[in-house]
Amino acid sequence: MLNTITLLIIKDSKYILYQICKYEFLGKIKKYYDIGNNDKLYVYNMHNQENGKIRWTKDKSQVKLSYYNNDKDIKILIKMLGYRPKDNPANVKIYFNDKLVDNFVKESTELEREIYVPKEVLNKNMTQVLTIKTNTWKPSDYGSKDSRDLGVQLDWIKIEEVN
Ligand SMILES: [Ca+2]
Repeated sequence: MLNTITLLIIKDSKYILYQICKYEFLGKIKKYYDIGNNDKLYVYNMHNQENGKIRWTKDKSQVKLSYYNNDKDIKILIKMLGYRPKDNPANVKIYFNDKLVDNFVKESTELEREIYVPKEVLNKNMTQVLTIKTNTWKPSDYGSKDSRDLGVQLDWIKIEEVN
């Protein structure tokens, strides 16, 4: 198996790096979305990619997930980063297909959030829409030249099936 993977890396590095991710650390994970890296097909209304790694959200940003399995509830795992001023933490609301599924406060620390989504909330076509809403902050209000309205940074999203 390892030989096969190594061979394919020479042919097409991006595709095979993804395959290795699936084999080595995903376990029950059914889908992995790397935000900030070749993500244009599924992110909507976010700031530009940074360092091939993350994107800042806006006040309302979306990720379209290609997934449908009728039988099982799912967990959405989201890795978030990004500075927030002490006087303006992010009040984050997460919607799955327009249904509110999580609501929390994010400060400057990294956060890995696990969100339970019952199967009744899943769309019957292949597209599921994850919406992230938050209050934003402007670095230019704190001495920077950056006048963007920033929410939270997204690094990746995973879908895991629940038995
Ligand atoms: Ca990423």
